[in-house]
Amino acid sequence: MAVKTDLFVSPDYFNIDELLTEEHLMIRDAVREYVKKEISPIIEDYAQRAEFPQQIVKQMGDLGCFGPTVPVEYGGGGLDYISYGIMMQELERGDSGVRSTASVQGSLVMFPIHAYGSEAQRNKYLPKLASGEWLGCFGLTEPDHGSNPSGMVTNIKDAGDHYILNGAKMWISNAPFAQVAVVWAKNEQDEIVGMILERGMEGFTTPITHGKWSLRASATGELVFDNVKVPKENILPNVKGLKGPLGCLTKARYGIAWGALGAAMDCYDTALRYSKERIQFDKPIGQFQLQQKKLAEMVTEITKAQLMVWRLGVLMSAGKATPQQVSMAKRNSCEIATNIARDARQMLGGMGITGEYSIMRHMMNLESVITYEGTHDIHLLITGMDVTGFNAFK
Ligand code: TGC
Ligand code: FAD
Repeated sequence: MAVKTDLFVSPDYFNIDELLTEEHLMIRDAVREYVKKEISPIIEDYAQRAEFPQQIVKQMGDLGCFGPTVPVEYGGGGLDYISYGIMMQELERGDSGVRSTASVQGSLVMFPIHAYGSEAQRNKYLPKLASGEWLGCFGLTEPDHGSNPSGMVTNIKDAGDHYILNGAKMWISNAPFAQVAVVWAKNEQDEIVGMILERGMEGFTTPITHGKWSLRASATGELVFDNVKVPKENILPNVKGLKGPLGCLTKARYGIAWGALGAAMDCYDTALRYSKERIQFDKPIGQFQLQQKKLAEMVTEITKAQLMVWRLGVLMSAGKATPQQVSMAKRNSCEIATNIARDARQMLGGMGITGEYSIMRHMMNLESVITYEGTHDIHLLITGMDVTGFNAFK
């Protein structure tokens, strides 16, 4: 397949750039440039082959995309949440799988080690994860416990100077290539605890998941624990209970709220350009009202979502955002992006189903994005519970 030229121009219908600082704009431009140069030319081929482009791990580490809000002393960026969000937007504008790799590394692996880990754990793992020397993964979901992680059966038993870990996790992003895994399991008191596993521990394997039609350029796998000896110093000492992993999910869901918007922007921008170039009935298809309706609705939804994630970023940086607000933004961005991808694909007619354009890949990727980190319906129920006070989960 020919090397792609990335012509992306971001929509900014309400001058939202004026809400961003010079630093935010610099970060955005740097990540956008990276995506144009290193991701767009290759990602379709990797997705078609269902292969993970391993080189992006070091590249994103060098660019500062891993753990941007983690303090500088541990190798992070020490940046605010808008900076983090805008990085995720730009990465997912390229491909949801690329953003996934960064979300998992930063929010699901570095965040818990920083927030819940010991000083020794922070010093050992964070700099190598930040630089991309090591790749991490996060194991919460199990074969029989997806939306209800509190029912997990993976468990540890005290064996003196170490624990013995048994069980399995599935659908784990980065698993087949990760050196480090943050894993959640129940102890003998039935409490959920977190721990850090390293590749090579006896009894710990990471079989790859084949046959995905979505996130094909991201590696997904299982984590299988067969009497794995986990040294006691590998337990995350500063958290117990489901709030540990859910706290990580709040950070990652925040990144997805920005990220899915990036995919939506790319679909809109591609469809807009196509509508000016494609001639049918002697006119550019953009002259037809039905096509204009699609584009007008896309840019309206993108603008509303841009304002929502920007405001959420301000609240996150001030430490004032609630997990429920994050759920609303994750759900909204995924919904609008999924709808925009579908409409944009139709606007490209037959060309829309090919790898010549990014839209079909985004559309398929977004089916995972709207499912992982809490499904669309789970986030709706979180909002429903927040506004009514009634729990409709159980
Ligand atoms: P519930 O009783 O509501 O809560 C248990 C404790 O957790 C606290 N909590 C939160 N804390 C921080 N952030 C959040 N978002 C929180 N939500 C709840 C809560 O206050 C409570 O604390 P405490 O002190 O009282 O113990 O728990 P529940 O068992 O009723 O479950 C609630 C539910 C369904 C909302 C939750 O379990 C859920 O969100 N389910 C969805 C599961 C999910 O999102 N899994 C994601 C797996 S990781 C993943 O998909 C990575 S993809 C990465 C990629 O490739 O980008
Ligand atoms: P289920 O929980 O079985 O849900 C099935 C359906 O039932 C859904 O529509 C759901 O909304 C609905 N449902 C469930 N409960 C209720 C209820 N109470 N009320 C109404 N409807 C309900 N997990 C990790 O731990 N780490 C990862 O890195 C990771 N990466 C992933 C990568 C990919 C590509 C995918 C697809 C998933 C990944 N996941 C990961 C797992 C992901 O978080 C789960 O798939 C997700 O949480 C849903 O769980 P489930 O698939 O078991 O669906």
